[in-house]
Amino acid sequence: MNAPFPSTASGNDPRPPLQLLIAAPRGFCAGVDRAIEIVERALQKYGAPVYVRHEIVHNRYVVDSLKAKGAIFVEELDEVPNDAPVVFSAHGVPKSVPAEAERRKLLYVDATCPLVSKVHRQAERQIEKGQHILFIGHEGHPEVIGTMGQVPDGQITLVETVEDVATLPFTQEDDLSFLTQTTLSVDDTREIVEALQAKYPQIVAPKAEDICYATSNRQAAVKEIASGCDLVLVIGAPNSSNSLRLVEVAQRMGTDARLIQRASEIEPKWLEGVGTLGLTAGASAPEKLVREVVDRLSDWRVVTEEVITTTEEKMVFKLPRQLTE
Ligand code: 0CH
Ligand code: SF4
Repeated sequence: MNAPFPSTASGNDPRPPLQLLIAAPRGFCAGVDRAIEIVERALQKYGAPVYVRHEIVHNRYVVDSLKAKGAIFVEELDEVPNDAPVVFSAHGVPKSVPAEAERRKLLYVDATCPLVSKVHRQAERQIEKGQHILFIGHEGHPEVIGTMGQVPDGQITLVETVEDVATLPFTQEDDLSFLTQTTLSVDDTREIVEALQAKYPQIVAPKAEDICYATSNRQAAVKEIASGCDLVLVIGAPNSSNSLRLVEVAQRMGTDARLIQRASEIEPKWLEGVGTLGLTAGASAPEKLVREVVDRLSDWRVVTEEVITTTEEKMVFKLPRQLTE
């Protein structure tokens, strides 16, 4: 419940001041915008229910909003009836998933981010060239399952850490290349790539960085504000890789940082001794949740907001033709 105080500082206002540094860019990226629009357009075009395989993006608010419009979220295709349309999430799927959808003659729309699809195509090309792929990513993440599932078993090996590099069984005579998940820590990945290149000088790098523009821009933005803050709050889900990386980036700057899904999770005691608070949001977190946090903070403090912009983003991805025709 909102405290009965005016929203601006006044002589009688008992709330202490809080300087709020809001990182930009933050929140939705072009791939998330596109994925959510795909579900909304599929609902308009085909009517409810539209099935979605896996959370379209890793955010409960987004998922619940789409559920309210008639989307049904499932983890596997065998939960989708034969006569219903199904959307694949932004994180991408192994080749076996569209293959199964085609076998069952399901109507499917692929909301895989084009930047994830680009990594999928690179994986195919590297295999065609006879290279074994070392894939840098986090085990069990849907994007990792999707990308590793682009190539035959045994031709791609997951590398999670610098320590993993030491245990790889390959030699300097092997044809090797590497690729990465799109939402990794820029700094950690650099260290892993350096370890790979030191052990395997012949290893072929991807043509362009696989970590996407949105991931690196959000990390650079939180880095810019973190050192000047007493606490950083990152809005995102615990299963959101890119959001978790933002917390780590802030912590590595020596600043206390916490992941929150909603404003209601903020405990007043977190703000004790905090004069400057940093705020950002993962690529799957709506701006509405940022405003909700600002409102919540204003219950306890007289908040002065400052947006710190490190770069402007203009990326927009086209929708699949089946939804625009
Ligand atoms: O960061 P991850 O990949 O866990 O996913 P998200 O939180 O749903 O953000 C959108 C990225 C989707 C694919 O790159
Ligand atoms: Fe695409 Fe990057 Fe957004 Fe993932 S985080 S959906 S790869 S733009």
